[in-house]
Order: sequence, then C-alpha cells, then structure tokens
Amino acid sequence: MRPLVVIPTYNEADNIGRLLDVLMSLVVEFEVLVVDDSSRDGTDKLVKEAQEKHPNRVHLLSRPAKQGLGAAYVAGFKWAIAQESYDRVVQMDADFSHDPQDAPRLIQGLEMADIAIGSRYVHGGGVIDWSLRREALSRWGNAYARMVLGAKVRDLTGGFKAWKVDTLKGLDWELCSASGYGFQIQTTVHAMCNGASIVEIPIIFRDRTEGESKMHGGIITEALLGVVKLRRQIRELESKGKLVDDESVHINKPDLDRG
Ligand SMILES: Nc1nc2c(ncn2[C@@H]2O[C@H](COP(=O)(O)OP(=O)(O)OP(=O)(O)O)[C@@H](O)[C@H]2O)c(=O)[nH]1
Ligand SMILES: [Mg+2]
Repeated sequence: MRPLVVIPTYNEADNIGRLLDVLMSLVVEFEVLVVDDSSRDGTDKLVKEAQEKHPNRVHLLSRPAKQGLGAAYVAGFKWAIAQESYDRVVQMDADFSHDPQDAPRLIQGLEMADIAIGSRYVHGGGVIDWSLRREALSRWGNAYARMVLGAKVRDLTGGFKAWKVDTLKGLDWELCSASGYGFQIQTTVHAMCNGASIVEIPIIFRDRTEGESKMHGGIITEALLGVVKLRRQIRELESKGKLVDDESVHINKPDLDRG
C-alpha cells in the first residue's frame, strides 16, 4: 500500500507544483491528496497538470468555499478512510515550511508508534527564518498547551504528522472542529486519549518564502480557548480510565535524528 500525503491548499499556486514534483520524486512512493478550498489563483489547475504527469498518484478534492485548515483536513482524512486503500497518511502544509524530504522519516516513525509528529522542539529539530516574536509565540503556546493538558508532547501545534489510518478512524470529528493550530492539538490529544502512541521526529521548519500566510489573530485565540475546553474533555475521559500523560504512550526522539 502506498502512503497518502494530505495537503490543504488555499492560494498556493506559487508552491503546489514544485511541492508535488518533489513528493513524486521521493524514494517512498507516495500518493497525494490536495484539498483545495476554491483557490482563486489557479492552484487546482496546477494539481490537474500534476495528475496528468503522475497518473493515479495525485488526487484533488475541490471544496466550494474557504472553510479553514481544520475542516480541509477532516475532509481529506475522511476521504482517505473511505478509499479503504491507505493504511498510513501524512499531513503537511503546501508552503515548504514542512520539508517534503522529511516525509519518509515520518512514515518510518510509524514503525514505532501510531502517530509520528514532525517536531521542532525536540533535540535536532528547529525553526529557521521565523521572527523572534513568531517563535516565542509558538514556544509559549506549546508550553501553555502542555501544561494545561498535562501532555508530554513537545510540539503539539505542529502540522507535519504521519498517522496510522486505524488511529484516524478512532477520532471523533465533532471534537476536532478547530480551524487552525487548535486542530493540531485536538487531533493529537484525542488520539492519545484513545490510547494512540506518539513518537516525535525532529524536523527543521522554515518560514514560507512564496505565497501569503493565512495565519491571523483569531486562530491564536481559538487555540488558547480550545486548550481549556480540551482539558475539560480530557477530565471526562480520564474519569473513564483514559490517560493522556501516560509515559508509555510518548517516545521522545528515537534514532530518527536528522542526518
Ligand atoms: N483548503 C484550505 N487550506 C488552507 C486554508 N487555510 C490555510 N490553508 C492551507 O494550510 C496550510 C497552512 O497555512 P499557512 O497560511 O501556511 O498557515 P501557517 O503555516 O499557520 O502560517 P505561516 O507560518 O504564516 O505560513 C497551507 O498549505 C495553506 O494553503 C483553508 O481555509 N482551506
Ligand atoms: Mg505556513
């Protein structure tokens, strides 16, 4: 079975063609699903061109309106589950902040856990070209989420992750309804509540150089408030005997160091 890479896009014409070329050239033979929310810059046209170049390996899910990154991922994950032909899924941004060359290492991570998180905040990981303010915000947001949730994962807000499809199947999509960073936290934490094991694989995250960011203040507020709501949900789950902070479910940085 080929692993599937799910990529949400909104106006990524400056990136998507190149990204698909790199993904199609990797040693691991990936398929890709692009979930496009009616981009106005011809992103979907470039995906269709890639479909011609790489028959049966590039898929396009076109949605009628921009509904946020979380909703796009939910649609993509549901699509992957419905095909019944994938057992592993990688999620990543289209803007090269996530290096496509790291995707095979994340897939390798699934040999030791149910979710492999590309992590900026374990030994060997890092961030390049972000402003001091942006990095501080990300680090502080992660520390806050870890503290409130009692989870040991160092990079809870990162969006470069590999999943076993069986783990995705166990997620309650009603509980994973945030649109931005909150979505990344929700999916990881709810999966852990279901008993999923986690491995963090170091990655270097680069700020986008092409196209426009869709980040806005509302996404940060949503994530901060969402963490508190998530804490309440976890308490309910813990009362049923499900624990998020169980040492055994989290492996921090194994032998999959960069280089
Ligand atoms: N389908 C879809 N994709 C989206 C939407 N919003 C963002 N994306 C995609 O989600 C990925 C991450 O979005 P970015 O704009 O890079 O957001 P970010 O990485 O949090 O912010 P920056 O670091 O500033 O780039 C990119 O591939 C976007 O094209 C949306 O509403 N719908
Ligand atoms: Mg980005």
